[in-house]
This record gives sequence, structure tokens and C-alpha cells, in this order.
Amino acid sequence: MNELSPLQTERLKYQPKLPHSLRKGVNKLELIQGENTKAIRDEEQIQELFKNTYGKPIITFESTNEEKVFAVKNVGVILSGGQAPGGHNVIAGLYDALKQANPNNKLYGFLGGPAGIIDGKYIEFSDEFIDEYRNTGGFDIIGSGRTKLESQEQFEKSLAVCKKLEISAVVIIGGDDSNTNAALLAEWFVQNNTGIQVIGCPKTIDGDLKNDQIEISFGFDTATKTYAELIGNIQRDANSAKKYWHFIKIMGRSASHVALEAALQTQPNITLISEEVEEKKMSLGDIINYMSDIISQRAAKGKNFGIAIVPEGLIEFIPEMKSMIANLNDLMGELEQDINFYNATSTHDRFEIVQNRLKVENAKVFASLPALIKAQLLMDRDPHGNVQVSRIDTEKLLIEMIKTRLEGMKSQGEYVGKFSELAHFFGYEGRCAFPSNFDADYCYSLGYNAFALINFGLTGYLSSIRNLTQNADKWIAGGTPLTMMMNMEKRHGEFKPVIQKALVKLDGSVFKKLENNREDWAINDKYKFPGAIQYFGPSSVCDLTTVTLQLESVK
Ligand code: FBP
Repeated sequence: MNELSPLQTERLKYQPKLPHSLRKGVNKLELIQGENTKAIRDEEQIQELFKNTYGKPIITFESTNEEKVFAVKNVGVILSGGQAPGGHNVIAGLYDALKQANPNNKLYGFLGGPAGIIDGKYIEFSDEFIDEYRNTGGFDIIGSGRTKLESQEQFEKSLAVCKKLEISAVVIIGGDDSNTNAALLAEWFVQNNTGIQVIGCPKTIDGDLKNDQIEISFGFDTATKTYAELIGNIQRDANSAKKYWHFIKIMGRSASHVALEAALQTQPNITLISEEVEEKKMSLGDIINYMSDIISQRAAKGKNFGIAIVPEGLIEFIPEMKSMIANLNDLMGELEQDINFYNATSTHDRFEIVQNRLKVENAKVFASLPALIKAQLLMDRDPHGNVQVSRIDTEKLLIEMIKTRLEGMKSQGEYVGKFSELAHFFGYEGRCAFPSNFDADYCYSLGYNAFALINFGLTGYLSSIRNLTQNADKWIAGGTPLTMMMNMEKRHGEFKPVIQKALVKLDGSVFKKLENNREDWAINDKYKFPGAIQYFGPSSVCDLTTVTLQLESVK
């Protein structure tokens, strides 16, 4: 083992908290069945596609004094998609429950994400190995990947690997796409009488895998607290030096939950919310005017500094950009085959080819963008065919356009300030932080609970821990059928069953909190400084939940 930092050493000793119902042990549980469930929409189609796993009841666990005996089991686990703090604890919780149930049980970890189960690349966990990773950030214990697990061939290969290892259950730790794939795999395993169960765990810093049953995905708590610490530090710097406007892009592929939460924790001058931009059909020009007006109002008060928060996915929510990017996504396949495009020696020539292929109105939008953004829009798509928004410098695009707008305003005598800007992107800084106590406890509970679901023979369920604003003692453990979160959505031109992504609700209390305060925060500096995540000390700082969770828990 490498030499450890003092915090690493202390965190390894931390014993995560479990809900009261799970504390007597995984063999002393009673399963309580709720009502049967339905898909959120498109019930008939989802039922048709998931004939064997559709409509199952919601499950809760209660502890009992009666000890049950279960057969020996081998389980496989996969980390899927982007890193999120706490993933190692999901595996640790799963491992502890599995070994507690029967020391002869085995846990296998598939390497490098879903590709590991297809290609048969795995390790078997041991006490010594797991112990090195308890309460640590990252997914390096077994690695992660973005392979989509969805084809017949992949399922067959996965089955062969499971048979070889005598695995009777697979746990997939992932976001909405990975858990959609977990649902498909669960159904396929039942349909083919394999006897293999599939259980999902809700992961993603983006916070967009949530619904009535899943209060939040793991990782959101730690990532938002990390970004809030950094934003708070920058606010102090800006307020001290009083000379820079800081434009901070905040990670979160599509939904703006992360930017919104970080903003509520820090109260910056400007916070853009992609969902609002889309709903109000704000053009790029409207956004620039909105931001320039605030910059100008502050300058009139002698404040040539400020903080602007930009959600990572913004560019895809601006109507004219959305249409242009969709057109570009469709073109990417053709461009890959286009010899002229690939042989083009200058980026200018490449841009020309793209412009000539786009629809007229989209070509105009493309042409209006700076070369840097055009080049970034032409980069490779992710395995789901999406633009990789983390690699597009939206904050720089806004800065360039604001500069031009402010010059125009200056010439009309409407702006009297001096605009010096700095651009930041906070994303990867937060995805592998040491999990907060909340994420350490929540993740361990999710993993432990996943094994309880397996022990009771369930499949096609998401491990669920609820009542999260209360002490861990009062958390409610159970399972949510994956099919109840699904509906049909168009993906690459075809309707497919998918878990619905939760976007920011503009009529919800979390957005309202921003909306009711943002005019005040824009001009009167009301910066808050959350500071670093605390792991040891008073519960009021160590066990704090996010503002989002607190506001959403008030029904
Ligand atoms: P998941 O949905 O897989 O959890 O991904 C989250 C995320 O961190 C996004 O916020 C971000 O846009 C993306 O991953 C970045 O992907 P990559 O790690 O491939 O650069």
C-alpha cells in the first residue's frame, strides 16, 4: 500500500452508519411488500417489454429477531459511468452484508465498467483488498466505463461469464442509463431462465436520478459541497481584490441540479439554470443581455467584480443551439465517412464543410460561434451519441459575447465599468473527493441493502434508502422496481424504454429559493462561505444534508 495521508488513515477507520432496520444484520430482516407498481408513463409498452419484471411491489425491510438461513451465493458488481464519491462504500457495504450472511459467499468485481462482465475481466474481493478502499473517493477499486449493456450478444456473453463464476446476482452501480440497462438485463435473465438476479444502485453526481422513491443519487452531496467550497473561496477572493468577474461552469451533464445546489450554498451574483433558459425560450442573445445588465448595474455601483455560475449542460438547452447540435449529431455519422472532411487540412475548411451540410438556420448559428467552440462541438460523441458538454467551454463563449455586448453598451454610454474576467470549470475536482459522512453512510447502506434485496430473491430493483434528511438511524431501507421509473423516449430516432431523467422543476421549492433571492444576490453581495467538507466534529457541520434535499423533503 502507498504511504497514506493522515486523513486517509483516519477515514479508513470510519464506521459508516446503517439504518436501524439493517443493524441487526442482513439475515435478520423481514420483507414488507407494498402495492404493485406501474410505469410513470407508457404503461402498456413498458409492460410488454418487461413481461417478467414489470409491476412488482415496492419493498421495505424491517428487522426481526428470527435469523434466516440463505443458500451460499456468488455476486458480481459493476461500477458504471462517471465517478461519484462513495462508490467504494457501496461495494464495501455489499461485501460486508454478503460475508455476514455467509462467509463462503463470494463477491467479484468486474473491471472497467460493464465491459468487464462482457469480456470476463474480474477480480475476487478479499477483506484486505476492500479495507484499503473504505470511505475513499474514486472508482479505482475496479474502474468504471461507459459501455452500453443492451444487445443480445452482450447479454449472452455476460451470462457465460456469470455461469463460469457461478454468479447468481449482479449489482450495477450507475445512473439513469446504466440502470435502464440493469432493467433490460434483469428482464433478459428471467426470460431465459438463468436464475440470475440484477439489482441497481443510484449513482451520479448530477443528481438527476431521483423520483418519489429515490430521494437523491449518491455523490451529489459530496460533489456539490466540494464545488460550493471552491465557489465560496473564489467569492472571498473576488470580494477582497474587487477586480475580477469569475465565470464558473459547474458539472452536470444535462440537468442543472448541481449548479443550483452549489448556488444555494454560496449565493453568487448570477446563476443560470438550463431548464429555465429552455422553458422561457431564451436565446443566447437574451442570456448575454441578462448577464451584461447585471454586470453593468454592479459597475454603476463601483463593483467591477462578481461571480456567475453556468451549468455545464446550458448550451444544449438554448433553443437555437439545441436545434443546431441535434442537426450536427445527425451529421456526425456522415462526416465520419466524408473523405473531404477528414482530409481537410485547415479547421476553417472543416467548418465550411459542416456549415454547407447543416440546415440553413442551424448553419447560421454555427457560423456565429467562435472557432474554439465550433471545434469543440465537432469532437467525438460519447457512447450514447451525446456531445461531451464537459469539454465545451460555454463559460468562455459567454465571456466573449459579453465583452462585445459591454463594448456596445459603453459606446452608448450605458456601461461605465471595467470588465476583467476569469473562467473556471469545476467538475472533475468534485467527482472523486473523499465522500462526505452523508455519502459514506448512504453508499454503505445502499450496498448493504442491495445484498438484502438479493438475499430475498428480488430482481429488477433499485436499492433504495429513504427519509434521508433524518438521522441515519431513521432511514428507511427497501427496493424500488426499476420499471416504475420508466417511460418511452426517442433515442437516435427510435422509441426506447428508459428511466426518466429528473430535471430541475421550475415550480419546485429549490428553484423558487433561487428565483426569490437572485435579484438581491445579484447586486447586494450576500455571499456565503460553506468551507471545506468536515469529516470529524459537531454533527451540525459533519452530517449536513444538501439544501436541495432539505427543501424537497418538505412536502
Ligand atoms: P454519469 O451520468 O455517468 O454519472 O456522469 C456524470 C458526469 O460527471 C457528468 O456530469 C459529465 O458531463 C460527464 O460525467 C463527464 O463524462 P466523462 O467522465 O466521460 O468525461
